[in-house]
Amino acid sequence: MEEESITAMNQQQRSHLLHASSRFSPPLGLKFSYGTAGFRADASLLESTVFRMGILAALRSVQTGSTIGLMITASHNKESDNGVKVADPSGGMLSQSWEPFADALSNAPDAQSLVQLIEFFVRKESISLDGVCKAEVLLGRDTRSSGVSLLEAAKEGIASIMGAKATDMGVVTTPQLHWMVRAKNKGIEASEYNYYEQLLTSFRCLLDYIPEGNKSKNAGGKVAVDGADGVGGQKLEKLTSKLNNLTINVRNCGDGVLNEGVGADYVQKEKVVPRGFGPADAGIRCVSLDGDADRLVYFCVSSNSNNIELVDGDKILSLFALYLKEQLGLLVGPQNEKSNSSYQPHLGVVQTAYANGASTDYLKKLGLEVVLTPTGVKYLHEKAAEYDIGIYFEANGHGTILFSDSFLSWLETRNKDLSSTSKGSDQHKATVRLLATSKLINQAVGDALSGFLLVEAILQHMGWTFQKWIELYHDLPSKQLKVKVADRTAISTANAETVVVNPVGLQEAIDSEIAKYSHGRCFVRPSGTEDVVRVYAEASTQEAADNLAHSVVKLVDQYLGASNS
Ligand code: 16G
Ligand code: MG
Repeated sequence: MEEESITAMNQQQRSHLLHASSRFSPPLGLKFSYGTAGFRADASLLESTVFRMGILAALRSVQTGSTIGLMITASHNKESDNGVKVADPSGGMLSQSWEPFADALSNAPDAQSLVQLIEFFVRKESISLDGVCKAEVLLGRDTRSSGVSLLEAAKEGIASIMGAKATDMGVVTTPQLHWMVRAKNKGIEASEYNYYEQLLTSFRCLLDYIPEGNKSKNAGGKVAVDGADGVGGQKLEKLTSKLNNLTINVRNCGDGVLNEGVGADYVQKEKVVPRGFGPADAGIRCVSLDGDADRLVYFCVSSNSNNIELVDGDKILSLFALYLKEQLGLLVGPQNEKSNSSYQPHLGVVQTAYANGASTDYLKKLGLEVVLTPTGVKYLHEKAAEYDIGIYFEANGHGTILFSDSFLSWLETRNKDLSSTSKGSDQHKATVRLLATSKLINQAVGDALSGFLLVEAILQHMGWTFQKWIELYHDLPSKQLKVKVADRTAISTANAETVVVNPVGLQEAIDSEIAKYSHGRCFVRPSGTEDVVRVYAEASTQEAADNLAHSVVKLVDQYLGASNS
């Protein structure tokens, strides 16, 4: 039997891999799972997982013939945690079809079984490892101190695939790394400098194209930004002096403990001011980024307490949707109405069941197509990519706007035509604004820095005060609770997590609770990141939302045999 002829890995590669892998053993008795956004755990447990993700990233690069990204971050988790995720050639999340391989790799008990697993996989995927493969992985990490040694483990994982090259991009935000991977694969220089240049140029372009009547209204002004004591604040500081009419005061840039009483996750969940903010900030726009700067929320501080008015991902999405609908209206006539243009770009909005019901109503009243997907960026992103312009946001502040390639090339042509036939017309201005928006907003993944600049540009474009944006619609009171259960996989859902399928009978029981409340809405789902079941409830008063959530927690207890709540 000529084994060598049917294997996709040569002998030299096999022994190299075996040798490298023997230095990285996984901790005993733990099961790792790639989850909704990569692996996350206490940093001390992650060395072998990160090493193995280095291998996976290199293999993905060989298979796709493109550059791949590997980011070391645990986002909004505590400083002592860390994590790792992989970016695909488009800059988006790793293909879901590779996730089972990621799980299997991280859990292989020893070097021998790891190499066997890889051999089996490369053969199945027809990946040829002949010792001269071409692969490149861009590496990034957030500000966590554990990232330094984990990055070395990733480099060793990449080097264990012969011919694979690791390029260290240093301390970057997660969206910067995704942006760089996308740029690199499009033949654009993938440097941090280029990222800032693209953001600044497109931001300035949007300001240049503000309608005359709105130019002096509420232009720019003061913004205070909470950097979560992570990487985002540090990166934003590099831009502040270049943003003409905005006075940006960045706080929590890394002197305090990462994500402790700060950051978008804290502000959105606790609905109180982050550290370093207080009544003196009343009236100004306040923004909070998360630990790796792929999420942002705005908030308005109360003048006499630590309470805030939250402007979450839903409201950011609504602002973007309104603006894009207006631009498309200028370009091709109102959406959903007969127009004289032969081409009607398809604008779609993607949310999850966590979107406040008031936002969904608002968007539908605007005449927009709104669809729900399960929680997790990869699901929203995939759906949004089906539109010419797909806007997606989770209430927690992660989201972006995707422009299809075909729409962008149509827009480029239209822009060229209009600039020679009717430069300065409303139509022409709309093409310029849409093209600039597509460059400002990160096409790979949600990005707090680019999202922030787009919000600021749109507020100036509209001539709106912060208050006017806040009052776009009023959120319905809501409550989120979590239930610790013996086995969260015992619960399964359908219809974008809005309906419980198993255990049988639970959905009917929830429905009869909901029926007791005006504007009642409630759903339960197993968390993708923690061993809990989450309960979300909404109703016309806070008390009613709280009561609905608590009674559904009891139902989950009853049906799932919870350990406590
Ligand atoms: C992850 C997801 C986020 C989601 C959250 C839900 C990414 C990059 N992040 O942080 O989108 O909202 O998980 O957590 O996909 P949960 O399943 O524990 O509720
Ligand atoms: Mg994050």
